[in-house]
Amino acid sequence: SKPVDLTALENRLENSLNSHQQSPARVLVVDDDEQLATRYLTVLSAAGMRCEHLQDPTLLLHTMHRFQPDVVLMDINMPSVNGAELARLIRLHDSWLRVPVIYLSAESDSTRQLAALLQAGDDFISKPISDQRLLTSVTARVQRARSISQALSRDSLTGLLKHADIKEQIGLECERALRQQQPLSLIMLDIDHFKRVNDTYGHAAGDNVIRGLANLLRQRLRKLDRIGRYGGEEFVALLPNCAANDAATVIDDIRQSFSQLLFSGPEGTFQCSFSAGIACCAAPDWDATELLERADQQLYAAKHAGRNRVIL
Ligand code: GH3
Ligand code: MG
Ligand code: MG
Ligand code: MG
Repeated sequence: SKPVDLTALENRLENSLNSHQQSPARVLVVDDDEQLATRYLTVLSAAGMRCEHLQDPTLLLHTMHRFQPDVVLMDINMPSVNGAELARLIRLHDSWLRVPVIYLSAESDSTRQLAALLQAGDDFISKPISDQRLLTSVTARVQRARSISQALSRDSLTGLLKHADIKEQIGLECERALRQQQPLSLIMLDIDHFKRVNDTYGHAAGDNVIRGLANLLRQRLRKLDRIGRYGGEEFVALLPNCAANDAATVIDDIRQSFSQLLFSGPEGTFQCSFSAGIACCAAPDWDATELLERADQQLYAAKHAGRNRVIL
């Protein structure tokens, strides 16, 4: 029989991963050499990456903020500025700590190479650099950075997104919803009388309830929905391209299922419920803060109206 073509298999796997789960890698190229930058952009774009060439180094932070690169390719010797200094600037920002910086430089003095690495930056590749080396380095760095980001942004009890990361997602999805003129629903939910659960059945049983609700949300919501543990027993679900009414139907079904789950503690079995508030990013000028505030108000109303209900 024919030997298995592992490379083809791997390529297919990679293609399917790229097309279904991962958005294209975003690469920011900082280099004063126009011709060289164009070459990098051509090679990386051909591999499906999204690239931008920074012409004016004074716009670095602005561009980082707007473009949100997964990786920065940084020249060192540029007429107006030193690339290592720029890399250090990037590192000063918490939100870019995880963004790898790869120096691509003709700098041959190894002392200066090491100094640049010490200052900031994760790798040093000497020019001239082959297309294959460029592509491989960028791909590997982006994948590693994304895996690390994913692992770090997960809450350890539930595996859901942590507070800061779901908040970031809300901001990004809000912008996208407005850009694409599509609805975006945000659900905020909070377990009812949870203090009582802890007091009666113990903290471990309480943890089980939190995990149970997280699993139910994961099972029932769509793959593109984002779910975060917003606080102790408070969750946020973000439903892109979903109108408020549909979000209400979905979460009310989940509410009914949850209220029927039986949990067990040392004192015996017990049931729980949650309350939820929904807001929808429909008006053209809504932002993440307003969406959160509105959902929180509706959640408060649901609590006030007697709990175990969804208010739109
Ligand atoms: P309400 O219906 O008004 O929400 O009442 P509540 O008792 O749920 O009130 P509140 O939301 O203020 O209480 C949250 C409680 O959740 C307080 C805290 O002890 C508990 N909690 C927060 N995080 C955790 C956790 O990770 N595990 C457990 N077991 N309990 C937690
Ligand atoms: Mg240069
Ligand atoms: Mg509560
Ligand atoms: Mg609470």
